[in-house]
Amino acid sequence: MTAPWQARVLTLFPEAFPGPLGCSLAGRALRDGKWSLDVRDIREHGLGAHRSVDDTPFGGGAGMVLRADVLDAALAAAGGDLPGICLTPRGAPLTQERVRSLAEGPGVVLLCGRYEGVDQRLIEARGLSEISIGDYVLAGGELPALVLLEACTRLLPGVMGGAASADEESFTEGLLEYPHYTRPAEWQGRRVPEVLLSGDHGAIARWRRRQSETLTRERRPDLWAAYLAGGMKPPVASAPAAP
Ligand code: 9D3
Repeated sequence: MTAPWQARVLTLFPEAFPGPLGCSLAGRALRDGKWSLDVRDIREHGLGAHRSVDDTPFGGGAGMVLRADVLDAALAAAGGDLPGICLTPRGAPLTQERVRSLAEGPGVVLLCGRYEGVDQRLIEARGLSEISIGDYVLAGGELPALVLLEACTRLLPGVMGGAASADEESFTEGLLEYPHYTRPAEWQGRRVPEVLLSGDHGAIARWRRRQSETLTRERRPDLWAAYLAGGMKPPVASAPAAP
């Protein structure tokens, strides 16, 4: 087997890992050796009797900042052979494109921020890239690290069979997914759309694409604009305007 994809995580809360990644597909793949997870406690590199990892911000302001010297020692111990990423609310938004590119590489070293943030000199000196998972406030980088790892590991060869790549292609096509239905054909007076019971595969494909387009236009004008601009497959018919 080729060298498994490696994740190294630096955190003040090592007990947060593997967390939900121990379940289901990612967990099985981890046990099968398709990827590895090496979690290190930043506090092992803390200073003094209290193993201090943070200090007050120069210039004043609320909260504490993780020290560059402590984090540098933690990163040195983790090895410099993998791309280093700091999870921080001011990072570039995580996208499927970024996930794909990370999954294609040898692995990642993830630094989970806590408190107000990380001394900027450490990020520059170590050439870390900064990634956020979205515009909402969390308590630290641990859940974002788990999100990034789940997104990457499901793309590794043999983790999901063909499903991940097929799924990725459709996401990459830039539209939201059409709605899904299964038995019973009528439930609480609600019938499944008749076209799905018709056996007419052409009509079903057109209906699904039209649903995807309408949903994308209504819910995600950003994706819709990119879709229209991007020379994607032409719409089957123009999706109706939002009411
Ligand atoms: C007052 C400014 N806040 C930034 C929006 C301070 C702040 C809030 C939360 C600093 C750190 C945090 C902890 N969050 C993360 O470390 C984090 C995060 C997030 O909060 N949202 C989305 N993605 C991420 S990645 C890391």
